[in-house]
Amino acid sequence: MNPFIFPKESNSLVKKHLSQKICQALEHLKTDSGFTLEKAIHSGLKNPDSAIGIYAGDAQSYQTFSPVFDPVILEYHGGVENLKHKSDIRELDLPVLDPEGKYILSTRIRIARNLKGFSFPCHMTLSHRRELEKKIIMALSCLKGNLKGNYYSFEHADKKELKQLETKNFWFQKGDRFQDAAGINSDFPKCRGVYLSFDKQLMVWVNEEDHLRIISLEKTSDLSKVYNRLCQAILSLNQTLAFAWDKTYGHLTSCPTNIGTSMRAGVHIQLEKLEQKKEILFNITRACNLQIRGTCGEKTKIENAVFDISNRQRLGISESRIIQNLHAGLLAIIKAEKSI
Ligand code: DAR
Repeated sequence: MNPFIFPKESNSLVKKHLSQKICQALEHLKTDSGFTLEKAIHSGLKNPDSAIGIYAGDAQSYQTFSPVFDPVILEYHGGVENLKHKSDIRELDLPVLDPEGKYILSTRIRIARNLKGFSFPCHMTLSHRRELEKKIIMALSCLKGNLKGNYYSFEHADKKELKQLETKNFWFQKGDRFQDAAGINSDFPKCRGVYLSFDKQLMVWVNEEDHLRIISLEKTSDLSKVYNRLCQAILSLNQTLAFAWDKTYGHLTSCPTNIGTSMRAGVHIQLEKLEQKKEILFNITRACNLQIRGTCGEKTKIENAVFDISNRQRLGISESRIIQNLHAGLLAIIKAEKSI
């Protein structure tokens, strides 16, 4: 008898791949930090509309519970058998996509990182979070040049300052119900905060869904410039921080959808004509392996014909290849918009 009963209406990948046999093999196992299968799938048990339904509590989760993580990863990321993920973070010099700013409103590239040797956000004590935050703040203080900025602790910063960050969307809210059920929100807002460069084009979220979300953003279509800023930030942080890495799965993250590069690179692009001919847009994004989200991100609607278009593949592809593919795909989309 499977001790974990998923909601009957659930279609999550974890429900699909956690057979009774695998459940019996895994249910009594724990990682060195004490993370269990039950904790890993708690979000999927509680949220029938989970697409994935499982989170990792530490790097070891991906080995200890591999009988369920592996098929979920294989199905979600597709075609990555016999994988050895390779990272390639090097600066690029691509033509500006939309120099007149007729279509692209903004460009945003983020990567996630978790520190080696620490449990992941869904499985951290308050003292672990505090130790981690201190370590990250130290590393952020070493950022130089145009990356220099300030850290704003949600717990201690001036409330007026935090309000300003919120109005300008330079912050993050408490995680959604999926993250809440996983334990990612425990002790919120303690040990959470945002680093913001003085030019407001580099943001680092601390202790959100992962230990770090490093985000480069600007209201232009200069994909190379946004990507190169991110490269500089990652390479600088790499001088002082060691990240959880696996030779097969690359960078390890709380959610298995983000492993590999953990990169989501995208633009907000206004496509008034293609909005009326969505089939054309869908064909291009499918062919270029791009993903369309709503104007305000995951699971939101399209407003004023503004689409959030980003890379689909995160695993089995390098960071630089993602950027080059995105650039080519967006050129094709702008060409199609102009031709209608
Ligand atoms: N909502 C969870 C996770 C989906 C992927 N998105 C992330 N990781 N933000 C689900 O299982 O649907």
